[in-house]
Amino acid sequence: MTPTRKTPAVRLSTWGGHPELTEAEVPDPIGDEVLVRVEAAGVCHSDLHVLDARPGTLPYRLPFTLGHEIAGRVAAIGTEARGVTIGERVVVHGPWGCGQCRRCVAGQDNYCDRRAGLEWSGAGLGRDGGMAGHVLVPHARHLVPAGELDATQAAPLTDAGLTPYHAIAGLVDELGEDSAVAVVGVGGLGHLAVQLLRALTPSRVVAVDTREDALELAHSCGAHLGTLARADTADVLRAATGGTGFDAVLDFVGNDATLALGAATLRTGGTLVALGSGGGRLMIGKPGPLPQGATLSLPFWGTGPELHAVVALALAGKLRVATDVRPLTEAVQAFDDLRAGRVLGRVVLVPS
Ligand code: FEH
Ligand code: ZN
Ligand code: ZN
Repeated sequence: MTPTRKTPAVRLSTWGGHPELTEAEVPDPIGDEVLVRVEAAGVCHSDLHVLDARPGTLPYRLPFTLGHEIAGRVAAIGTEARGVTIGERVVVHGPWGCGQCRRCVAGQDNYCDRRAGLEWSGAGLGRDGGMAGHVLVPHARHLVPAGELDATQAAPLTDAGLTPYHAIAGLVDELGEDSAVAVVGVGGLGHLAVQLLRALTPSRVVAVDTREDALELAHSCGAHLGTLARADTADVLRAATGGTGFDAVLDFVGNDATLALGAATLRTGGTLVALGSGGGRLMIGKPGPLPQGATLSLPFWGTGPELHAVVALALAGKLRVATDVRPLTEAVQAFDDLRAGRVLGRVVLVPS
């Protein structure tokens, strides 16, 4: 009987409770499974939504280990697993679907057709995730080679990079030489959105945030203009587009004010992309706050093939994550800092 190996883990055991730094067993992979030794795990606002969820609002079974933004090395391989080698640097495509539907087979687990019947959304989201020393991945198809990327740079690509990439990929055909895009909220996802827009489109990029340091980060990421969110922001933004409005507004906050700002500054025929889960509401109607011809998009995370593209951009030096690297043992403080707005860029936790 092999002794049970333990790994440090940040786990949620009661709804509305605090995450606990505890230990979990290190499982042995069977069949298609792959065990990854975690080297870095990003901290996301969605983790806060999970921590704050009231009982019955998420289909997840407790307890589970948090962390859906993961990089590490392959540590062990199930007998049926193919395409990975021990010691290989990898990142984890975090949305895990049913694995059988047409979407999952195409690597689009973020849009699994059977999502409603699953008791999880992915790693750290109802299944044990990467805020731990090891994470068990159901299938090698969820692993993307990370090349020589440092794990603290690679982990945030799997969500903070992949989510804006997925949103922008759907817009590139609309964004020509004279286009302008607003990035509202320059946090973990927003600062990478600025870099992705500059790398993938000719657009003029305008950043909006409530913090001066976030606007400085946006500028360092290539934003052409940054403006503080104030009462006159809509006028400032429309003026920044010469009066026509933005071809796209990427709202990484998603509260009432930012959704209204996006609608008010959108060009006719423009796209409002609601990425932030700030609980905001926007009335849709004719007439209504959105301009004629507007498209409203509610993208969720991204696909496996897109994660390959994001890693390739990072390896090509087109993406640089502003990281705040901390030991895994400081996870609870990291959640508190994120909630209090004391984080710039992305907190990345590193197991000892
Ligand atoms: C994960 C789980 C649920 C909602 C949103 C998210 C995002 O962080 C993924 O990009
Ligand atoms: Zn996330
Ligand atoms: Zn599926």
